[in-house]
Amino acid sequence: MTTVTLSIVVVDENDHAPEFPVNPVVTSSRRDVIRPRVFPVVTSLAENNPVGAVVAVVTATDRDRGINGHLTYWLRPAGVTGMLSVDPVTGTVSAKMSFDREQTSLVEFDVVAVDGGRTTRTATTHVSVTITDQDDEVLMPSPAAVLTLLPSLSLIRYQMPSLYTSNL
Ligand SMILES: [Ca+2]
Ligand SMILES: [Ca+2]
Ligand SMILES: [Ca+2]
Repeated sequence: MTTVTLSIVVVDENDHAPEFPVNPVVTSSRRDVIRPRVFPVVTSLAENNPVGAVVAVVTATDRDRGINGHLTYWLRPAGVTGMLSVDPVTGTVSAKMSFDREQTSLVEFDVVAVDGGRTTRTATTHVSVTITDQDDEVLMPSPAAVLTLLPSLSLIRYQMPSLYTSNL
């Protein structure tokens, strides 16, 4: 009788996509369609922030082991990377500039998580950052206030010569 020993190596396939936290309360206009929705990340940042200020930490999970579950993060669209950056390992989104709410009041973008599988799988979540106001503007009179001031200003100017004349 011959004994054959077989070694079976179970190779982990990249069969799971990364997952961002999903909304447990499913909202759908059609009752029969029940699909979990990825939570949009809603956050805020006060204007005049220091460069490097942390805006959000956005992380996903992946049920695969090893490289198949190893996630890397990036931002989309590419245009947003002029304003913000994401740490590819931790998912920490930080500001690359000091925001001015009078110029930019809302920044919206996606964070994409991609795993390290040979055929990569991805997940996306939406982030919206409201830039909140600080009292950093010089007080200017409103156009209406300037209009009401004008008559009195011209009155002073035209009264001046007559004052001088009467003193002569
Ligand atoms: Ca995976
Ligand atoms: Ca400002
Ligand atoms: Ca302001």
